Amino acid sequence: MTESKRTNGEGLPASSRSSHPLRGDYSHIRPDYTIDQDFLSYTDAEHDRWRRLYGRQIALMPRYAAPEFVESIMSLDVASGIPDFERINALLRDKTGFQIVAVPGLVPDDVFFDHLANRRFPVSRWIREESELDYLVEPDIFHDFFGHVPLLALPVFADYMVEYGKAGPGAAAANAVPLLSRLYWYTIEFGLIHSQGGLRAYGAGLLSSAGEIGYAVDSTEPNRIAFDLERVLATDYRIDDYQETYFVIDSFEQLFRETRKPFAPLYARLVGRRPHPPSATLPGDVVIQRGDHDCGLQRVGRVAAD
Ligand code: HBI
Ligand code: FE
Repeated sequence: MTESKRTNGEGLPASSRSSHPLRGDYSHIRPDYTIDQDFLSYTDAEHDRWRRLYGRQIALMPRYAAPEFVESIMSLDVASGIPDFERINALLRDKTGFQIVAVPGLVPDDVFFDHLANRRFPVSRWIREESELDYLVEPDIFHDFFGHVPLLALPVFADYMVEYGKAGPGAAAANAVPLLSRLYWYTIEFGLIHSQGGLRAYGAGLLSSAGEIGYAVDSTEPNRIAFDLERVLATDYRIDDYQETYFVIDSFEQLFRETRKPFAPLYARLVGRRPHPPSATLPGDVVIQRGDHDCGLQRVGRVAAD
């Protein structure tokens, strides 16, 4: 463990952190919260920071990332500096029709859903500071691009993102946005998949994190449970530490299929009920690995004292 604290910093949704002001510049946003990427205004120091972040992370990918991700990130050719969204959009257009749009940072839930439903993924324009290489409280371009964009080139995953966005208004009408956000969290941000070579990460919060990706795939501490839609919608998540539970899919096709079911009956059952704690394993679970629960405050305390 190289980090002094194992704070989770990757890809936290707006709904979970209203307590601090957003750092992006929202003064020039369009009505859909997009801005120009203004590619030419990135500094050499910022491109250099991207290269170092990229180099550290790409070295972990063959061991820990889903092979579909590895293949796609290589084809995007983004090792040498911050990517130009125009060039990337030309590549994505041919593969899945997805487009990326620059935003100052987190956008409101309804705006976010609308972008996804229309095959657009919002990518934060700014890159983290030198002092934040290991820990971030809001998604920056490294998390948003490195973590999220490669799988947008995979048709079944792109379709899943669109369906997720389309589910937004229904969730809002049912007061169930927090439940739908759990699905995003446990799949798009922190999902694991059974691949040819074993368990692999496909969630962006893992793919862009130097510390959590190995923990999620290899550690005996967290629970790993077979993906179940209702179980995920009913389960709280942690935003301040590595996850205590990861949900594992067998394939992206399974994920897509399982989330095509109507959500309204699930919302009707779950809204207003107390969620399962992030550390729980439950009677109906298909447990792939029961964590030894050596995590949380106790562990952080021990690391800090090391
Ligand atoms: N905005 N830019 C950005 N990126 C996100 O991942 C994001 C967001 N707004 C809301 C949000 N995520 C989540 O609350 C979604 O689950 C709705
Ligand atoms: Fe994210």
